[in-house]
Amino acid sequence: MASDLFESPDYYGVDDLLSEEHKLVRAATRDWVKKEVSPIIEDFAQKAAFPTQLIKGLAEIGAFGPYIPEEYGGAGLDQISYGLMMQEIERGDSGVRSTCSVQSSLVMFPIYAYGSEEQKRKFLPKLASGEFLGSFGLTEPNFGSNPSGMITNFKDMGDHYLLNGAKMWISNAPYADVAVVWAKNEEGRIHGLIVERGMEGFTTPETHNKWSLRASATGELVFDNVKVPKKNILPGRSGLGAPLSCLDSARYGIAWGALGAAMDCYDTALRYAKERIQFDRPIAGFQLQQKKLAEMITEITKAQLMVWRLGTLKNEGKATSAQISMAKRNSVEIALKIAREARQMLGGMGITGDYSIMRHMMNLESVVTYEGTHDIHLLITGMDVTGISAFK
Ligand code: TGC
Ligand code: FAD
Repeated sequence: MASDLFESPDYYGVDDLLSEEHKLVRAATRDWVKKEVSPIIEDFAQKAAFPTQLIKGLAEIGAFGPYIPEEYGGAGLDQISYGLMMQEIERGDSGVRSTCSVQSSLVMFPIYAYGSEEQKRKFLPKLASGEFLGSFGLTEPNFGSNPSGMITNFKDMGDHYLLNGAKMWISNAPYADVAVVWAKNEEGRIHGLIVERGMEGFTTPETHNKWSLRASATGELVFDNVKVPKKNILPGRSGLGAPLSCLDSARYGIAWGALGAAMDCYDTALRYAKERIQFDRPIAGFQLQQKKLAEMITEITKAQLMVWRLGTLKNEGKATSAQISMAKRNSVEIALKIAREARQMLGGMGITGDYSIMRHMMNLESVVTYEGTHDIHLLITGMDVTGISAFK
């Protein structure tokens, strides 16, 4: 891939809304991404390989549990810093951001929010340092958008729980040391269990042949009479609201992250259009190309303001799930559109790995599907404004 010349767009001076700490966090993450991710990521994506060497560095920059308190190994930052980190990391690659989202919001968050003190002390510092990699098992082969129907279940055997079932499409699964798994008890109530690598009957086969998120490892979590110690159940919350609250945190990070991918596509297309000469002039001088660029920067600017406002609401504990859904859906939608337009602006070069655009475009096809599909988020907004659920 060509060297990483990324400069972030800021058409409305959104930087003025950020604190010095926010800017420092963003600069440090951006520098790290330019040094560690950009030079290798295309190769790993082409090979469909998981860049395990990034895990230590991600931990060092605080990308595992940015908002988890320092006493548990987290970085103790606010929600805008968390968002900016996800923006910068996804600017590099959605798959790398995926690893961070899962580790931070889908594994560390439920242990922090719903775990016992013993669970927090045992798992959080190791997850924050990257010694442990985690995964989150909600989706099943027959229950994706509708996780309440899950059939993975556990029985109380007196001194332990017996877990059976299978989860599908699980990020980090093949490399995971621990998995936060959502399963039903004998009464049909959903609980979170911490399943550890090495427990008998627990396997994590890898999912191959993906054209998207190729630098992220995806797999299954299979439970065949797995004996889970009773101390591994999350005691603080049960019911579908427990995993969905974790999704709120991850979806919030994705709202910022997808914007990072959009910025990278825009920045690449703008630079290319100014340099590429056709008909004796830079293609940036043609009205049709200017229309594309003008629409891209307009959408990026709107989304920047939206995620910043969402971050301030989240810092105040006021962001609603429906507000988060709207931002996740919007950022991914604009990022996908921008990636597709930007790819066209690069002509033939746009389909090569010399530029990041096609990789972003393919990655975003997963991002638009996971953590709630584009249409599911639309229906969440519809439910919020009408008070009527389209799901039931
Ligand atoms: P519904 O009856 O609406 O709700 C059940 C209970 O949950 C509560 N609730 C929430 N709580 C917290 N946060 C949210 N976002 C919540 N949404 C709902 C709700 O109040 C209720 O509580 P209670 O106390 O009354 O029981 O549930 P439903 O079955 O009708 O489903 C609603 C629906 C469709 C919106 C929900 O199921 C949904 O969001 N589906 C999408 C599934 C999804 O997003 N899966 C993601 C899997 S993980 C993943 O993709 C990781 S990719 C990570 C990466 O690599 O980056
Ligand atoms: P389905 O639910 O079968 O949906 C198929 C289509 O039907 C979609 O377009 C959907 O919008 C539409 N649809 C469904 N219901 C309705 C409705 N009521 N009204 C209108 N349209 C509807 N899951 C995890 O638990 N952990 C992970 O770490 C994880 N990582 C993932 C990584 C990748 C790369 C991918 C692709 C997925 C991952 N997922 C993970 C799963 C992801 O969350 C699901 O794919 C997603 O929730 C959609 O479920 P599904 O694929 O079963 O699609």
